[in-house]
Amino acid sequence: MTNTRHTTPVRRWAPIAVGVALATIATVPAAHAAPPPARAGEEHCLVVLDDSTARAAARHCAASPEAAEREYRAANPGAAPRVLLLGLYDEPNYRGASVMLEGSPGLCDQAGRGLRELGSLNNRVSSFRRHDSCPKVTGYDLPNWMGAVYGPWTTDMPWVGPEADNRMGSLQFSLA
Ligand SMILES: [Ca+2]
Repeated sequence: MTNTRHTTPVRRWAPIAVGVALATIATVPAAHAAPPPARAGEEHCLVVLDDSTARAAARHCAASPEAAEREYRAANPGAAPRVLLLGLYDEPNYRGASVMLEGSPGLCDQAGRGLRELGSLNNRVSSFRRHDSCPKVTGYDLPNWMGAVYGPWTTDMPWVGPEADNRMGSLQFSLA
């Protein structure tokens, strides 16, 4: 029967396939692991973007991202749906003080969206993660998208590199 001819090779190769699968899984958590617990003294801010002004419509800072989220919800019951746009971090590898930038769903196009001022992480961003549908991120040395341009980047950046590190003052993000 043809079934016999098919099952034999599958059995022979199954251990190798499992080995490859395990090796693949082992490399994934570095990129998708849960964020490390907040450390004492770190400030974690939730910033909700106002697309019409490219400024923070709301900013809540607390000792952890979860506490900042709770503060926002308490202050804005029934607020419009939000999506996470960018996670910005003071230290490499998505650590340290953070800004979770959120905004209304959609609205990403070639012109993109932006944040005129980085607030608590002005001149401090060392790593970032992208979320939602604006995959291309461009950094600027000064607020209001002025000065030297960094990037654009089209992947998450565990370190933004020596030129952009601790330099960025504003950001744009758009379709690639
Ligand atoms: Ca930094």
